[in-house]
Amino acid sequence: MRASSLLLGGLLVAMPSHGFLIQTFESRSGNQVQQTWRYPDRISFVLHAAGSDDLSPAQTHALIRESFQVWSDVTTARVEFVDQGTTQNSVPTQRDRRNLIYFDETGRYLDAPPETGVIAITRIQSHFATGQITDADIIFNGRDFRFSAGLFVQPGNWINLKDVAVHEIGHLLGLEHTPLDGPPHIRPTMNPFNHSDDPGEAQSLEPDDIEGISFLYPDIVYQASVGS
Ligand SMILES: [Ca+2]
Ligand SMILES: [Ca+2]
Ligand SMILES: [Zn+2]
Repeated sequence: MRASSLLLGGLLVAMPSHGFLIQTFESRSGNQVQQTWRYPDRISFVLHAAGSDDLSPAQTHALIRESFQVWSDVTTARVEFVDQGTTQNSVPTQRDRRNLIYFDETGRYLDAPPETGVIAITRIQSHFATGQITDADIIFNGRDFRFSAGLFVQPGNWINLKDVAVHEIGHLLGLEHTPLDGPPHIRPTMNPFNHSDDPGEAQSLEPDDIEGISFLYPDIVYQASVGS
């Protein structure tokens, strides 16, 4: 079943069946190393208590939790998160082994000059030889952007929070931008975020995203049921 659908895809459209890319780096020995979580079924995250100053803390936290769940809902991937609640004092750092979700309203931690268009950054720390991820913080640019819960288009620099959060959590998991493109409603979430799409277009995963995460963290049961 699997082989024939791949073959059909190749014959009919003559393009790769997937476009997803995984995050890699070159180790000191010159090898390409893939960034992954050693225990993808217990990746923890902690929410900065203040949330976004454009939303209530409760609204912010609910949207972030929903965004994590979009990825853990993928049945073919072994990805589960451990919700560590909120923190008042933690700030983004690669050294605390806490995966913090933070809204930077002043630009102090973003390390990006104003108006650069960066909506959010996911900073990943991984072991230099194994690629095993030890810390991943997501920092939203609350200085230059305003985050909303709504699905209606608002003038100015408003961004639907869940659209960006689902994309950034894809980076946190080890996925890079996919080159696969298409109309907004079917474009992979791991395509570079497109500011002009309607709010809500990037909240769901597309086949390429699901294939990517299932490749990185295959679910053993699923693997056994489809063979290889
Ligand atoms: Ca951290
Ligand atoms: Ca803000
Ligand atoms: Zn991105």
